[in-house]
Amino acid sequence: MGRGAFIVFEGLDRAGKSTQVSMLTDALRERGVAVQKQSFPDRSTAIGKLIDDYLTKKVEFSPEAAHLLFSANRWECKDRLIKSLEEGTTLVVDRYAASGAAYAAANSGQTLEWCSQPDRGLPAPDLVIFLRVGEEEQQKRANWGEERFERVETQRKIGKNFDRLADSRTWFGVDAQRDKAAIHAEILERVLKAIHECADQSPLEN
Ligand code: DGP
Ligand code: NA
Ligand code: NA
Repeated sequence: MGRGAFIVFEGLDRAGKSTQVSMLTDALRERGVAVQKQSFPDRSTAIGKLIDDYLTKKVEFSPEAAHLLFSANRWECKDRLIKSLEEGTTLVVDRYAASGAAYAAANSGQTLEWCSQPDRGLPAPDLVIFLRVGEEEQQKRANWGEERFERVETQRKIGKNFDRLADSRTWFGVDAQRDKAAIHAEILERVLKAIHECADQSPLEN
């Protein structure tokens, strides 16, 4: 049996990732694909609770310390993610290591290279779906500006970092300012192709 595909959604805040993650997961399930949804940060774990307090500004950490917590939150899920993929389950993940590097570099002033280091050794995504949304559209969306990184200047820096991280082999950019159904249709087509390719592959490459 082949392995599942590791699909990651990335983008700035309010790009519509969680909506598209849910639409994709439902559509795959309807097609009989074994699929699991995962969101990072995973705020339900002990480390995730600290991250939630940090994002909602209840506690302060130095940028580097915060970065290592976000990375630890991915590391604590590593074995479970790998097990699912090896069992043939496709993972649809809302943010992953690229968010880690892009946000931490904007927040700390450390280089992208430095910020990428803590996540090295985690399983690599097969496909990164990058949702593009403009500044104006982003700010119009619900609850904008409440959490720690939701400021225009910060988002601009993060956007530039994502552009530098984009890897043409695995990244698929999507215009996320169209209607939800059109965005979903484009993503679904690309993801079905990735699932098909991964079904012929085993085991996981790092
Ligand atoms: P989300 O729940 O996906 O909207 O993420 C919450 C916020 O945390 C969002 O502003 C993006 C940011 N974030 C996600 N992952 C990381 C990370 O690994 N490092 C840092 N510094 N920020 C992150
Ligand atoms: Na957010
Ligand atoms: Na997330």
